[in-house]
Formats: sequence, C-alpha cells, structure tokens
Amino acid sequence: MESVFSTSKRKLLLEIAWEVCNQVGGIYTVIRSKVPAMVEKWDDNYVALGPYFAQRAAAEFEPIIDSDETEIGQTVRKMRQLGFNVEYGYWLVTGRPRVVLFDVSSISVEQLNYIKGQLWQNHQLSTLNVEDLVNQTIAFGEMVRVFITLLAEDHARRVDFVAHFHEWMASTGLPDLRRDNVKVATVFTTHATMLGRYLAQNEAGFYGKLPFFDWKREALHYGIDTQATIERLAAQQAHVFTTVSDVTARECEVFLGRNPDLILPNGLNITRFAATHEFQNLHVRYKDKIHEFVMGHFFQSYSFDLEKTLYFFTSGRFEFSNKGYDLTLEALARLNYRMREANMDMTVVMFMVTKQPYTSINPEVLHSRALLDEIQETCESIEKQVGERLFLAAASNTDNMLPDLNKFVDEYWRLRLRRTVQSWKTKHLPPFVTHNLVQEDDMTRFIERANLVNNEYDRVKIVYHPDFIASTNPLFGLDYSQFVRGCHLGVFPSYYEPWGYTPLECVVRGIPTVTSDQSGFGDFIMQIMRDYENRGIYVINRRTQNFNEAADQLANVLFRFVRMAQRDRIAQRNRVESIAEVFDWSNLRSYYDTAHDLALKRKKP
Ligand code: G6P
Ligand code: 1S3
Repeated sequence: MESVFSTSKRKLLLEIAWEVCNQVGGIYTVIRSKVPAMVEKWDDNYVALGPYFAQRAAAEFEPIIDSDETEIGQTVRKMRQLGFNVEYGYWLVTGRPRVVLFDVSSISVEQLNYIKGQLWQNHQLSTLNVEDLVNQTIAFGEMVRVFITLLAEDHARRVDFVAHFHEWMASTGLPDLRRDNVKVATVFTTHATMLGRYLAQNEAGFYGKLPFFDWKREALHYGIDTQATIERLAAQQAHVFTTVSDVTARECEVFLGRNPDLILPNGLNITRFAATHEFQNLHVRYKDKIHEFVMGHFFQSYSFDLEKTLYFFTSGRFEFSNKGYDLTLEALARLNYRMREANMDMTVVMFMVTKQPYTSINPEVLHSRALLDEIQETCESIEKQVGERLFLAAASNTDNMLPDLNKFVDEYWRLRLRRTVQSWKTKHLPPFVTHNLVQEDDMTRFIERANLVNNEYDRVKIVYHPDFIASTNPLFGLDYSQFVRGCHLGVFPSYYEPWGYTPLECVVRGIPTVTSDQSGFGDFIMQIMRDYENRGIYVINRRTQNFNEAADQLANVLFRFVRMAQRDRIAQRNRVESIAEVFDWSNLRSYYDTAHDLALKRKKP
C-alpha cells in the first residue's frame, strides 16, 4: 500500500493567518513580505488562508471566477456545497499567491455555540462571555479545520500537506486536526505571547519574575484565559512549535508549557538601488519635506539653523513602556541638558509617532503651516517680479552698475509679505503635540514633567504625532517609508518586543537605528554580527541594566550621534544600508523551510 507522507509525493503548503488580506499589525508584514520568497520555492503549491472582510478584501483580492480543478478549487466547491461562504482567488501583492478567505459570518450563532461546546468537551477550552473578536476567530478556526480536513481526506494519497498557523487567532481548529488525526503536518508560530504582552506592561521587573508566573492565574486575572489557552493548546499540539526570537522563546516555556523547536526570524522583501547615492539622494529629498514641516511648526515662535538640525523618530503602537517611549523621553531630557551644558548649536527634533485617540489636528498647527505656505508663495511672486524687471533693466543698462533690487518690488508685495510674516509670528511656544488629544496620556505627562516643552533654549524639541504617518496627512505629505528616509536616526529601545520591524525598516532604508537586547531584532543582530554598532545599529542593554542605567546609555549614544560630522553620518548610512540583504527573505526563508521539513518528518507514521 502507498504510504501517506512519502518522500516522493508533491508537497503543498498552507499558510494560515488572521492577517492574510487583512492588515492589523506586524504579522501582515511577515506574511506579505515573505510571499515572493515562498512562491519562488513552492510555486503553485503555496496557498494562504485568511478571513474574508469584504471591504478590506476589495483592495487586495481578485476572485477566481471559473472554478478550477486543483485540490484547492475542488475543496472550495465542497465547502460551498456544505453552506459555507468561502472566497477563492489571488492576493494582489508581489508574488500573487492563491488565497482562500473564509467569511466568518457564515457560521450561525447556534453553530458557534455548538463549536464552543465541542472545544470545551475536547480540550477544556472555556469560551464563556468572550469578546466578539474571539468569537470571530473561533468561527474562522472552525472553517479552516473543515477545509483542511476535506482537503486531506480527498488528496492526502497524492499530496503531502503542511499547514503553518500564525498566532492563536488562526489556530482554534488546530487541536481538533490533531485529535482527528487529519493527514496534515502542522507548524504553529507565535509572534508574542498574550500573557507576555500584558504582564510586561503591567508588572514591574517582569523578566526577573518570569520563571515564577502561574499562567492560569494570570490569564484569569487579566481576563484573557480563552486567548491564552488557545495559544497554549496550539503550541502544545502542533508537530513543530516556533516563535520569532530567542527573547520570546524564554516566555514560551513558562506561559505555553513548551520550548519552541525552532526560531524563525523575520525578514523583508528587499530591493536595493543599483547605486548607493540613490538612497542618499532620497534622504535629502525627504529631509527637505520634513524641513518644511519644521519651519511651519517652530519658526513662527523662533528659528534655528536647519543645516545643523537632526531628525530622530520613534514609531509604534501606544504601549508606553513596552515600546520604550518612557526611556526615550528620559534619555532625550538628559541629552537636552548635555547639549545645553556643552553650548552646542545643533538642534534635535524628535518625532514621537504613535496612535492615540484625538479629535482633530491642532488648528493652530494647521494654520501656521498654511501661513508659511502663503509666505512661500509671496516670496516666489516677488522672486518672479524681481527676475523679470532685473532682466529688463540689465538689457537696457548702460553704466554696468547692478540696479537697486528693492526698487523692483511693488509696494503691494512688500506689504503683503510683511503682514503675513507679522500675523504668522507668535510669542507662544511651539506645541509639542500636533493633534487635539481626547485626553492627556502618559506621553504628554512625561513630556511636561521632563519640561521638554519646546522652549527656545532647548536643544531637543519634541513633536508628538498621535497618528501614524500617511501620505494623506497634511502636515508632512509623506508616506511612512519616505518619512523614515528623511530622518537621521530611529529610536526603538523596547522593553517588550518579540521581534520589532521598526528598526529593520530603518536599516533597509540606510537609516541608523537604536534597538534593545530585549527586542527580538536586537537580540538577533547581536548573535549574527560583531560590529553592529559600527554599522549604525545601537543596542541598548535593557536585560541587565535598570531604567536609569539604560537611560544613561541611550543618552550617551544620542550625544555621540549628535557630535558626528556630516561626512561620518553619510558614511555610516552607507554601512547601514549595506547589511540590508541579510534580512531579505531569500536568505531567511530557509528557517521556514527547516520548520516545514521537520513537521513533515514528525508527521510520518
Ligand atoms: C546625502 C547626500 C549629501 C547630503 C547628505 C546630508 O548623503 O548625498 O549630498 O549632504 O545626505 O546628510 P545629513 O546627515 O546632514 O542629512
Ligand atoms: C508581533 O506584532 P506586535 O507589534 O503586536 O509580531 C510582529 C511580527 O512577528 C513582531 O515584529 C512584533 O514584535 C510583535 O508585536
């Protein structure tokens, strides 16, 4: 008899995530950016499974109208016959893989209650009174389970199936696939632990206490028992269990009861310019756009030399201490003090970019920006008038003397310029928040306490932008990638960060960055590279240093950066950019290949 899981059979990989065609956070980046490398290896034998949300799918999904006779096409038809609403088509991203999307609303309340009953009976998973999102993930997990079961029933004789589940949100069906002995090799990857996220944010000295936490008690305490139990079940039941970094692996043993078999570091799909000067030119182009914002924001109160101004930024979800915003502000306060003590004429503008509830952009900020635009237009009109008249005068000139240029400007334009400049200038300090927040938050409180309120004498200025950067935003007119290119340094000294794409996004654009040894990325770079600091990746030690020591280390790093000569900054950007390729998925996909091979090996009878 032909054995299932023979080495000669075709292999087909299913990658399952809540964020397929549905961007929520970092996992979307992982799956999407990895597609080209996956398709390169698996070709048509790579299929992504995700939830179906019509509005989101409209932008990045194209249905396959004529049903096809592939294993996937046949199984989609079968599911539809069973009454499930399943979409089948292409994900319109680089690599264009096939995707199957499950409409969770095709599971009725009665069906959902039945599934929940089964989960309790089979796995003691309690799902009483859970939030709607958890209900949706249970419906999604069930549809994925049915799909894989049908697929394997009909085709496992000829095809070896590997199902790679990302996060608990995709994985409620995984334990039953194992229980029913469905012929599929399973991999589960957690991108953070639910308990880690909550406890790191709320328990002082989280890492020191880590080995002693009682997962169940904490899960009940934070009201995340269902999520934590799904995560634990998936981790324990998968043939292969993985996470994204050694940092998160430390939590897995405690919270999920299993050490990961493998670490799968995150990459990006990297396209480098043929000549290095091209990315340096982009830095200058986008820095000019940031200059425009800075003039509009600050120069109505006072001005400083833009040639001697550096742009730092941080960006991420509003997890104040997890993301290290507290440490960053503390270090900036110390940097400000040191720069003033040293009488430096440099200015640092720090952008704190995150997302918090706000009612509108601060009208004063918008107004100032609009007035600056008017000043610019007036100057251009004057420039044109002077140019034309100077040309006329020069052509008819007989005495070779340069005429008095002032005479060429009409009174109207003089007045208009003077008035606009006058109405623009103010005695108020430039605001440190760009939007009207719904309420004060840890960021505004810290900024006020540290007195980083944009006084003229401060060498470090703060711009707290409580919304993610998008090209539609009238303040910058840049998308996030362009904004990163225009800055000089990204600052991400996270306390809790399973991986952390933000520093990597700097590296691939040739922008130096600060990370920490408690972030997956920082930990990884320390393992693979000796001279990372020389290459513009500064790793703050948050593992053995306390907050005060880490803040000092960060302040030192920033102070050294501020004192670098421009030519050294340019050379450093070249060195940073030169390591981008290390993080290309064509290099990092091999970690995934190993996980899939291992799962197939373990699945074999
Ligand atoms: C790039 C450009 C240079 C420019 C420099 C500014 O390297 O090629 O022409 O002078 O950026 O660097 P800075 O670090 O001062 O923004
Ligand atoms: C998680 O997303 P997050 O920002 O909630 O997964 C990301 C991708 O693996 C990872 O970069 C990040 O650290 C995790 O936290």
